[in-house]
Amino acid sequence: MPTELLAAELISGREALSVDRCLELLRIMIRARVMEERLIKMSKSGQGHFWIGGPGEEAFNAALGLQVRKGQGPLYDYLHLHYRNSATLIAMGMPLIEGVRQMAMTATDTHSLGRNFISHWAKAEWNVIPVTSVIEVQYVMAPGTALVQKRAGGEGVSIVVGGDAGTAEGDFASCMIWSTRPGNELPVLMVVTNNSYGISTPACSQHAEKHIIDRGKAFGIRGEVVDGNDPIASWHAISRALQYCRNTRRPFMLEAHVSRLYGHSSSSGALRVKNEVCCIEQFEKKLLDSGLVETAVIEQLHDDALAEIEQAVEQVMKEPMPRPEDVEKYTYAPSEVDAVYPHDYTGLPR
Ligand SMILES: Cc1ncc(C[n+]2csc(CCOP(=O)(O)OP(=O)(O)O)c2C)c(N)n1
Repeated sequence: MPTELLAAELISGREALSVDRCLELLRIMIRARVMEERLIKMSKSGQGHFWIGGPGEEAFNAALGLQVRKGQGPLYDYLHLHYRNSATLIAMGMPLIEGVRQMAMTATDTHSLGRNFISHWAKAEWNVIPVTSVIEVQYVMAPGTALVQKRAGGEGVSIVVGGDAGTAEGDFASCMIWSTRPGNELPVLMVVTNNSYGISTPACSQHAEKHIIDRGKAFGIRGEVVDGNDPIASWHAISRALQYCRNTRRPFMLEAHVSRLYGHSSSSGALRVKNEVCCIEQFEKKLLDSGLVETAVIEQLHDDALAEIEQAVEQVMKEPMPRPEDVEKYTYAPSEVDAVYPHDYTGLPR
C-alpha cells in the first residue's frame, strides 16, 4: 500500500484515526471473529465442548488490547477480564492457536492446562488474572491490584471488564466503594460492555438508571458511554479513560454498547443473531466508502485469518490430552513432597 495512504485518516463523528491503525484494528477484529466462529463449530462437532465468547465485542476489545501496557508486575496494567474478551488478548499478541487449545482442552492449553472452559484466559506474564465463570468477582479483585499499583508508583492501571447484568452483583458496588475511599482513590478502569442482555433477561427490564455509568456519580467516579461497535470511537474513549487513570490515580467508568452476535453461549444454541449490528461489516463498509482501502485488502485479511485458524485446528488435534495425575497441578503451592520429587513444571509450554 502506498505510504501516502498510510498517513491518511478515517473520520468517525468528530474523531479520526490513521488508516494504518484502522487496518490493524480490523485485522485483529477479523482474526478474533474467525477464531470464535471456528470455536463454535468445534463445540458442535465434538472437537470441543461448551462455548462462550466475544463475537460482537471485537471493535471495543481490539481497541482496548492495543492500548494496554503489557507486562508483569505492578508497573504494568492488570487485566481482570470476562469471557467475551478474546479480541483484547489477540490484540495484545495472543496467537489464535491458544483459543483452539483451550476449546479442545488439550494439555498444551497454557491458560488452564485443558481444565477450564473456553475464554477463561489466564496469563501471568501479561498480568491477566484468571477469568472466572462466576460473574463479577473480577470487580472486587481489581481494587486489590490497583492498591498495589498505587503503592508501587508508576502509571499502571487495573482494568476490569464485565457485562451489564453482572453490575447487579454486590461486587460492582464493592469496586466503586474500594476505589473511591477519600485519600485512597485507586487507578481502576471499570469497563461495562453492555450487550443489553443477561442470558435471556433484557437489560431494559432491570436498569432504572439511564446509563450504568450513572451509578458512579454518587462516588464521584467520572464516566463515558461509547458506541462499542465503532472501533474509532472506542479507541479514543479508551485512550481518554486510561490517560485519566494513569495521571490522576483515580477510577473511571466506561460503558460500551456492543452486540451479542451468537447469543449467550452454546447453551442457548450459539446461532447467528441477524438483527444486531456487526462491527466488522460496519467498519469494512466505512473503510471501503472512504475510498482509502480496496476490497482486495479486506478479502486478504479474511483469507489469512481463515488459513491461520485451520492450521491451528489441524495442529491442536494432534496434541496430547491432560493426564489424570496432573489434575491438581499448579492448583496448590508446591508441597514438601513436590520439593523431594519435583513435578515437571517446565514440561508444558507456559
Ligand atoms: C455469580 C453468578 N451468578 C449467575 C451466573 C450465571 N450467569 C452466567 S453468565 C450470566 C449473565 C451475565 O450477563 P452480563 O453480565 O450482562 O454479561 P454477558 O454474558 O451478557 O456478556 C449469568 C447470570 C454466574 N455465572 N455467576
